[in-house]
Amino acid sequence: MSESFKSAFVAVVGRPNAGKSTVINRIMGEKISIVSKKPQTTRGKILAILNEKDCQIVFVDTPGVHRARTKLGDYMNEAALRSACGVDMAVLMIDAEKGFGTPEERILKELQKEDIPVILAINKVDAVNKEDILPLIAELSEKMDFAAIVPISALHGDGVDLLLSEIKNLAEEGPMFYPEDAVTDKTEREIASEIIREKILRLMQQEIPHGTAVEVFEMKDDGKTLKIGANIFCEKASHKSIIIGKGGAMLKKVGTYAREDMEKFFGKKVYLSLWVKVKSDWRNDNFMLKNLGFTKEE
Ligand SMILES: Nc1nc2c(ncn2[C@@H]2O[C@H](COP(=O)(O)OP(=O)(O)OP(=O)(O)O)[C@@H](O)[C@H]2O)c(=O)[nH]1
Ligand SMILES: [Mg+2]
Repeated sequence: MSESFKSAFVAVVGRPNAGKSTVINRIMGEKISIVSKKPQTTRGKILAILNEKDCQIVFVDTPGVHRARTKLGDYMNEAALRSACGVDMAVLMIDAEKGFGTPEERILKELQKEDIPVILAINKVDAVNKEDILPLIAELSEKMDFAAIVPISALHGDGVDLLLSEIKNLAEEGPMFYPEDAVTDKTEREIASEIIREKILRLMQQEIPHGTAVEVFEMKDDGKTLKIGANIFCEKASHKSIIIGKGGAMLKKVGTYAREDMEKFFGKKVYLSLWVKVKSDWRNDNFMLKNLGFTKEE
């Protein structure tokens, strides 16, 4: 045991699509949190636990803060804004292409109530002109007294080591909160259902992915193989036929991609069966939301 073990809870907050889940996966070196091109990919907070010899950093991935139009949206915003309560520091992630706007104002107000150090990560610097980065840093540094400002590309990895070392610098001596082999607080069922939802987000367009929820109802492990059964809920019969696709082709694709990711994550062969069900307006249905695990914290 080293003499001074450090630990910290770190909330990663920002608008939808800023790259919060991407940077966490990159730091972890494995995929814990699903990522897609579409905003509102992450629906609830997810812990990613980085274990090193002399520290344990617990990242709290959060949903992007946005203008909510459904009860699910309200839940997501609340999960994001409340994630700053009780953490040791926050990483505010800005999308360099989008800059600082209403979502960031809202988040900053919440962070300032907490009196915790905030690291500003300016992401997607690969997607903007180099000359625009310095003025952006100057503009953003006026917003509050950030503990550090780090330009990064979560996608390509630039600056991510620096971000991690700033986090470690701010971490204080503390206990190991989770077993050293833990990588997330999510159950295997939750991970399996997130993987399926990611494929739907990636393969389907418009309102279909955002109106979809996945419930894993079966998970049986016989040691060698994992049998997983899941329901995909959607809002309309027309969506159901799109998700299933011609002759079942789309559902097959979702299943194949999901199974590949599951086999990687669980390290064994997976048999996956998927069913598609219509549940109109589940995003505003308290019973369904509760059933799917979207319950507000006390
Ligand atoms: N060009 C570029 N794209 C990036 C970078 N980081 C993330 N992205 C892309 O941005 C999109 C959103 O990434 P996510 O990690 O899902 O974003 P998020 O902030 O977790 O989004 P929500 O969960 O919806 O709040 C994906 O298509 C990523 O590949 C980056 O550094 N550069
Ligand atoms: Mg996310």
